[in-house]
Amino acid sequence: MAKIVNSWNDWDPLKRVIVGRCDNSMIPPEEPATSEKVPVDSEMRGMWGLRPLATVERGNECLENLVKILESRGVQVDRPTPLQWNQAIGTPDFRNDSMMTCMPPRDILLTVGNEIMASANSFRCRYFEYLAYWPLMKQYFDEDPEFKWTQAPRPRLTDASYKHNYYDEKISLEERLVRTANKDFVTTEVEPMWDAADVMRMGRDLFIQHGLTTNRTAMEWFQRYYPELRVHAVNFPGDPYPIHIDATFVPLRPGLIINNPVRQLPEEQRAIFEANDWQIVDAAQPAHDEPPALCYSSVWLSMNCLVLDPKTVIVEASEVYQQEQMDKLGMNVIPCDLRDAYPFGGGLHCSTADVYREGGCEDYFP
Ligand code: ABU
Repeated sequence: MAKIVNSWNDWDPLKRVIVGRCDNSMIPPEEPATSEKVPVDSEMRGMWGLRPLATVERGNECLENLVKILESRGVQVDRPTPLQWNQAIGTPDFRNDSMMTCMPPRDILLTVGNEIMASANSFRCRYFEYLAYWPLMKQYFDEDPEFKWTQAPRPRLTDASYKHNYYDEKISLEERLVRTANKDFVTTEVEPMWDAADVMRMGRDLFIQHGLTTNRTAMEWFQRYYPELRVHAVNFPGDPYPIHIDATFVPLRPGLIINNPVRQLPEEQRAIFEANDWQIVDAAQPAHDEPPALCYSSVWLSMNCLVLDPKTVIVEASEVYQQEQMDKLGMNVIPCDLRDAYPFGGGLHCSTADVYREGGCEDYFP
């Protein structure tokens, strides 16, 4: 039997990966966690329902394009099994009028060594999204005797999980930034809640963003679950909507990280990188002033790249400044047309989840 699952970071040579699918995607109804994520002036505010079929088809075309690039580079690609995401869901603790999508996988699946763990998302609409990946998990389980198939503790997501009235139509951008600086987010601390895309894996160290989708209790849970790893909480005060670390702080290879220039890592949190001779470089400006229509994410998906190995990176095709910068940083750049998949949850890193990268658990911060 083969070893199928292994990945300790985002840069070792990639051999097998999951790429999401846009089928049946919904704009979910607002709920305590998501209303905070949809900006007040967004065209998505107050909307919900199935996403238009033409956009779903175009999003899938972009993802197929990514699959072709990966396969041409010798990377094996697995795909999830979408559900009918428009179904209403319920648990003993809450009801929601629909689910969302199986994009992007990076929010749901966290690979640490030979383990893939389904996350504990704070969005009620994402509560059952893991089911789209269960057929793959079963396959890995059958084929790899060392694979650890794990589900993090399921949050209850009762009303006690959220700060009510946290969302306020009148709140200005400046006030949002004050909240970020004060680490005042929509979730409470009654249980661990986290999106896998808030976790940056670097061998023995996990750097986890505390923000709208991941709370402090999750970090405490991670440290107890992985006593052999070191868990670091990180914050990016320049981000008015802090969700997911992968359009903010993105490692390219050992010793080199690009940092979103408007979401700088605070001085005290940079110390561990600087003490270990890591270079933190400001990422290039995005090529676009606005995200595409009906997109939750920011223009900084420009830096949401997929590293294939320490010398090769896939960057979105229209992000010419980011490509130029990667080139100057010594990376071979592969452009990939993916912008029309952004509305389904993110860029190249978001749209994927690691299954197998070569390499082991190194200590980059001894
Ligand atoms: N899923 C990554 C989104 C981050 C951002 O909007 O900047």
